[in-house]
Amino acid sequence: MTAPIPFERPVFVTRPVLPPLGDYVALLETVWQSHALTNMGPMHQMLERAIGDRLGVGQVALWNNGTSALMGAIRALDLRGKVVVTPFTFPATVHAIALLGLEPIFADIDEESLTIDPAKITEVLVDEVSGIMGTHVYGRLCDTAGIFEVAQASGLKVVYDGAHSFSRNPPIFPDDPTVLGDITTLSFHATKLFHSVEGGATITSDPELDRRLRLLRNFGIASESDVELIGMNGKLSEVHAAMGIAMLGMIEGEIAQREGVASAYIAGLEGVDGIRIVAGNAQSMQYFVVRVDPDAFGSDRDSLFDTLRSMNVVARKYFSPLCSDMEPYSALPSAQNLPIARAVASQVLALPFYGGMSTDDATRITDIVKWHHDGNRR
Ligand code: T4K
Repeated sequence: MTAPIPFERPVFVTRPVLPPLGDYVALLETVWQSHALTNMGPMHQMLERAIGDRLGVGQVALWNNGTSALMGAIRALDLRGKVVVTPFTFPATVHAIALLGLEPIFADIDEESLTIDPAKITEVLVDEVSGIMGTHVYGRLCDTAGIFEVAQASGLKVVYDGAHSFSRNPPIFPDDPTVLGDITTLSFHATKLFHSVEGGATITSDPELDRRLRLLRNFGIASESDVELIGMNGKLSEVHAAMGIAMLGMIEGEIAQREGVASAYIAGLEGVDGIRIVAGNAQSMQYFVVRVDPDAFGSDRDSLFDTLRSMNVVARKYFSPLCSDMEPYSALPSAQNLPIARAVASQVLALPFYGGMSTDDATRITDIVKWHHDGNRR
């Protein structure tokens, strides 16, 4: 195989989708006329309703990012002591627990789903545990039925970090606590298929929890004369909500484009020993992730990563290092024995994946993977 030509400019793991500027400016004109800039104004209300309609659930509350939504969820449920969490996630999931003064306890993940394993949760349970937090990694759903069973048996609350999950088509969240947990959170960060530049949401099927979440995102203020609980500023501004509204019309087109890019990747990677596609081919169009089996592939993920970088392909190791190996958590007893998560984190690689990429770009990237596989190292 002849040596591939490096890309002229870096191809990043993602590139934010943008609506036509005119559409956004038209929405901003309404904001300028009303002088309503934040505090759950008309844009915020419109976006909240639209997202609820798309998800088919009634109780969606918008937040200013996915991390504050996670913290709001933990406070709304009044979690205390310790929370069992996956180590294979973005740091925000675990930081949300620790920032609120609770202790994370890591439980290993399932080899196939790459999400927290209900059987492993049971193994690490101690008296002080009040909740479970799983992440729908890359949009792949946790074993929600298994986790529901563990939670019911032990009287625990469940929060799902669904930061990657809004990009599913069709969306997956019925008004059902066995699927939603007590609360599911979403992120609408710029790097997500659907975004509001920064933004997030909570979803719950429990009206009282929804009420508490709304109080928590606005300083606990129930009325001018009544602050009901200790809350924070988790509000999404009108300027951000307007971006979300403009972006709503972009979702289907972006998904269709990504499906084309995914097909080119799948075709190009077919038959390459040791490469398994773990995201981008089914449950979510958020990331396209491969798993590199070093024995079958002939080299490890890091070596492939370096070759891709040398060709200007900026793939990312989502999620490596494991949260349990990060400085604030690495000394915890539960951080020591997570063999499946450790193996998975050393093998996953998120390839560039966004609608603005051409299918030719995807094919060129698979050619680099094959060239590397054939013994050509950086
Ligand atoms: N839970 C999970 C499971 C999450 O994945 C996340 C966030 C959260 C919770 C927290 O939600 P938020 O509080 O963020 O709403 C990015 C995102 O910043 C982060 O939101 C996301 N997950 C994570 C998976 O990815 P980085 O550090 O990898 O981002 P960065 O700046 O390296 O961006 C990646 C690439 O995207 C860049 O190489 C270029 C491109 N890019 C990025 C931005 C921000 C652009 O082209 N334009 C841009 O504006 O974390």
